[in-house]
Amino acid sequence: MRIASSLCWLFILLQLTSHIASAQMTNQRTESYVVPDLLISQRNRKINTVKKWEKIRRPELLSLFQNEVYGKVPGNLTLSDTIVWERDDQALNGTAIRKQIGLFLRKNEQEIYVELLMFLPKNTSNFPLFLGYNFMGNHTISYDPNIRISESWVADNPAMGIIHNQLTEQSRGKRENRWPIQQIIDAGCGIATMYYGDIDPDRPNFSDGVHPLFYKNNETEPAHDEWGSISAWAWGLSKAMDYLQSDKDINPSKVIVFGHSRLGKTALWAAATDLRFAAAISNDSGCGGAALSRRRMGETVAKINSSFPHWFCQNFKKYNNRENTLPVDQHMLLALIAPRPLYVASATEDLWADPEGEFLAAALASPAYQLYGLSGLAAHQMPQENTPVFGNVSYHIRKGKHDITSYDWEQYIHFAKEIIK
Ligand code: GTR
Repeated sequence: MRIASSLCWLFILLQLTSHIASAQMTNQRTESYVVPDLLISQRNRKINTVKKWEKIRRPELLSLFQNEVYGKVPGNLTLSDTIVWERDDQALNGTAIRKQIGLFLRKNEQEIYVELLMFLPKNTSNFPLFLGYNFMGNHTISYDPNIRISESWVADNPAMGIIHNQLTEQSRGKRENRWPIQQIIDAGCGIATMYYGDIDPDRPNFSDGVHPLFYKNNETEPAHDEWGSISAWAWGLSKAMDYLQSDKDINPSKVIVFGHSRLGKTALWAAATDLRFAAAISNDSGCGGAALSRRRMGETVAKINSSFPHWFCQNFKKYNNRENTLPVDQHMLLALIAPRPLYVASATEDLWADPEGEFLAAALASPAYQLYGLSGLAAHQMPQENTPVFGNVSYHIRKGKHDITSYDWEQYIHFAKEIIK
């Protein structure tokens, strides 16, 4: 095993140092893989200019991910209404502005309702704003008693104060450890979040959330190339962006979309599909996020599609145990974010998310950045733990488990302030 692993790593180094865009190696299961070449089009054209990337390759890759992986959004829907429920200039002991905004989406005589919570720094206007979903309701990110409680469906979790699929007062602040709001505000950044279940409850059922708003005739689920939940959540981030463009308290050209785990996959797809996001951060996003699918390390396509049959489009199931037949791999998803800054982060004990696969995808996305005269990821080998590599493509591997911690946030704040102009 050890020898196989070192051989594999040697191979990776050779690949990266010689700037070969495809990787071929033997992994621990002694299977080999070749990732599709980022810069060769489906008609075999060499993509060596920004113009060819933007006219040919980028649209081609985007539509492959839409049709085969995440699923396309089956129509248009602009925000039907927004209500600013409150604005408090004395939040967090007078250090921040808190805003809570209701976003209404109506179509097909149906409505969904999403609540956006923001904490913004005071006396400054041109600050970076992190936008990302939370897993269990806005009021779980802080003990602030003024944060409204979502009424959307949520998976039961008695330890978190969630019973009968309803959020309660007992869950307030329960995820504060993942949301160092004061640290973010003190650094002069803002944060905006929504509960992902407001857009689409995370269960294998397409009769709730946003999907039914788009059904035609007697449809009860999306077509095989139409959106699963990740695509719906990503679309929800774009709807939040629609609102943010009208909010005078923020600069919409400095919105960084971020997310942890399944919500990291979501953030990457949101940034790929919506060029208004200035940058993207993927924290431990793993399979279907930043990790290369063809490595089949940790969570595989078959495993994710069986545990979470609603996350991707139905077409993605064709690739269960057949990753080599995928027309894309996840380095191409990352490349769709170029030339905007991208941060990929892993954790040493998070083997399910395949840290090496996340690192390699970031490295293999770099040729798209290089077309724009940017360096991409400035590391040819996996850095040591807790040793971030900053640049237009940034990367770190934190010591520890699958989580988002204040260590991760320190790096994201640095990225927001130093890399995003
Ligand atoms: C896991 C799943 C991962 C990751 C994670 C999370 O169960 O296998 O793909 O998304 O959940 O979102 O916490």
